[in-house]
Amino acid sequence: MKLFVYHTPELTPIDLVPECAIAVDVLRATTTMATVLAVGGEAVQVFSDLEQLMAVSEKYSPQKRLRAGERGGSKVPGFDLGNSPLDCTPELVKGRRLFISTTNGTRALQRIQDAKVVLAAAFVNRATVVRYVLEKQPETVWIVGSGWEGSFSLEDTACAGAIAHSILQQTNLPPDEQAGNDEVFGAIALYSQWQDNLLGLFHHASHGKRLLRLNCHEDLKYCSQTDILDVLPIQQEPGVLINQK
Ligand code: 3SL
Repeated sequence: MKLFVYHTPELTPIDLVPECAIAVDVLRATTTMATVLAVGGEAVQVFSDLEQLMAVSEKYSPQKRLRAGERGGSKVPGFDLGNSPLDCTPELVKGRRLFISTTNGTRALQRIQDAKVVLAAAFVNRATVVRYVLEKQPETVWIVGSGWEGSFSLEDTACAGAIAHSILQQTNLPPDEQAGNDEVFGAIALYSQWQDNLLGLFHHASHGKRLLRLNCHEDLKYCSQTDILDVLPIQQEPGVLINQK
């Protein structure tokens, strides 16, 4: 198995498709998706375009759907939810499909949607994603950070490092045999420095600061927890993720 880390969707190769691709948007899209599926959401369907989301979700009965829209960290007017994982309670979400469009996370998922296996990961479900990868042993694994509008983000690369670190630890192979690019080492170094203070890292991150200005401190705390959800968001058809039990 060869691991590759890409800091943003824009940095992923366009002429190749890996066997397994993992989208990461710790703050907050993939944390929210993992949470929705962990508490019994039927599926998560992602859109980059808000109008398309509205048109597709219209075909679902209002009792069976939830519409989540985020731009610039804030909820889009007219949507049921923004992108706070803390709003995704079992009472609200159970049995319903989340139709979601966010600034960067949904774009990252769309960028990798042609891979044979597509997963969504965050710190909250890191262990489950790693367990799946170790079981399936795909030949090539891409871990793709969402970044912010094309730029690097600390929290996504740290989470990519957490995933890569755990895979390397459990395979016991020399890191040079498993790492497909330099970014793997960079991501692991970042994670190793901050693993005991991820919330502190989020406070340095530009998107962490943006969310703090929007009073999302509790969201940051929640997103900084590692391995708390046993959930595997896996693509069932392009753009649709379910929890593989
Ligand atoms: O960029 C995204 O996809 C979002 O996760 C951003 S936010 O955390 O909802 O502001």
